[in-house]
Amino acid sequence: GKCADVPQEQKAGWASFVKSLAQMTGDLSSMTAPPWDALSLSISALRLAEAERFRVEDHAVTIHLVILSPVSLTEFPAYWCEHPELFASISEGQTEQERVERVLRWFIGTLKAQYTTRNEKMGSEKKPLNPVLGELFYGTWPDVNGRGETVLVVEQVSHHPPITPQTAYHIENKKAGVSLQGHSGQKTSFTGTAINVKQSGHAILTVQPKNGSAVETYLITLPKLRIEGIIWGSPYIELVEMSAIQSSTGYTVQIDYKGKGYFSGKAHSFKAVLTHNGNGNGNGGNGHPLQTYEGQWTGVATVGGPKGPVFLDTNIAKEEVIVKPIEEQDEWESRRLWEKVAKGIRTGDYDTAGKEKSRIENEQRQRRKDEASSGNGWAHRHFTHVDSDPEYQQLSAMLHDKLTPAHEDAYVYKGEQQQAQAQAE
Ligand code: CLR
Repeated sequence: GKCADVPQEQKAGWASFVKSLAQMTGDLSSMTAPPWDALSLSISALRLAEAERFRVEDHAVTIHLVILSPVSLTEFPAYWCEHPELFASISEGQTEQERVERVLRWFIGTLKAQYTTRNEKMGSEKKPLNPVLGELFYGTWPDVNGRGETVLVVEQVSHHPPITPQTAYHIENKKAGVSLQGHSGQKTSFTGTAINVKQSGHAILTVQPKNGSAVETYLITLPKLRIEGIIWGSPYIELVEMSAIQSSTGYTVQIDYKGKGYFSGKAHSFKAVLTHNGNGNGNGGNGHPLQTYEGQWTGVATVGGPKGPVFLDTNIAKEEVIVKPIEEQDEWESRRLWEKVAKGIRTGDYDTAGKEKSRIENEQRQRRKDEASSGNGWAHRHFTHVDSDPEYQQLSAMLHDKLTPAHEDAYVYKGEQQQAQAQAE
């Protein structure tokens, strides 16, 4: 396997890194610090433990090589739209059922990018850069074949414990009449061989159907993940348990995720069941299955059983988000903010990467201190925090899903108008 290509001294470093993860288990659950810090703690614990056997510098190199990614988590919401044509085409569905199916097709089509990109680009799953409060990421997908331009706005809206770090995002294709607003954070725990990740937050998709029907909203819940392959030194993600899509039109999709050895015997498998919770909808009413969709979220999915017609081939070409050159970016924009750290990681200059990272972190600490003493907290640029999201509340009540809390907070996109106003003031 992959392990064979790894030099001997790196393998030794990895083994003790895994051991240190396992040893952290007890402490982690009682810790209020974000998971990021827990992970860096394991690394420094390892550094101390290994200091006798390796020179500290050599050792640090080994660890960074294996797990650090030069990309910040604020870039991740772009994975929601690497198939902009699937996103735009949702509003073209002729019926409510056709539209919920298009939402499902787009959603399943996002999973491969969300959960396998780092393996494809960097060889294995990596630890992303931990965003700072106020960090921004902007991007676009061009208007091709009249589908309309898609615009992405991301902001890191919380960072410090006891609040879980949260990333808020808004993606909109005005011409198509489709927009997505959401936020996400993670809670991690180690099992000894795998890392369990529970995602917090949710997304709301808003669709203005092209046939003139009333605006529809869809609640999208986020799956749990397990990071496997850690003991082999090649971490990858497997999705576990379930997530759901709940439409304001009464349609529900429950998506169950399984890895190797379950219902399909294949890794990265899912099975989605479409139901309608109204009673005036033929045999699909009252929660009876209307349709099923199954397959691999990294491969091909079919409708109505494994031999049914193709629902989606996830291997269709993806379109990466377009971002302004760094020189033209605002100082809070992710790639500009992390430029030197990212360059250090990419070129193996971990010394510079580490120094730059500490500089950014110290600056952040100072900012928070200043805010505390002046009494003026950090203000979000693009989003307004609400304690209970009314759209979430309405849709989660329709979901009848005991796992979904009745209330969740949200970060509501301020929109361009309000932003222009704020700037003028
Ligand atoms: C963030 C939200 C995105 C989907 C997504 C994909 C990969 C996840 C990431 C989220 C959160 C952070 C994450 C990452 C994979 C690895 C990383 C869980 C959920 C952890 C913290 C780092 C583990 C380190 C090992 C790889 C050594 O929409």
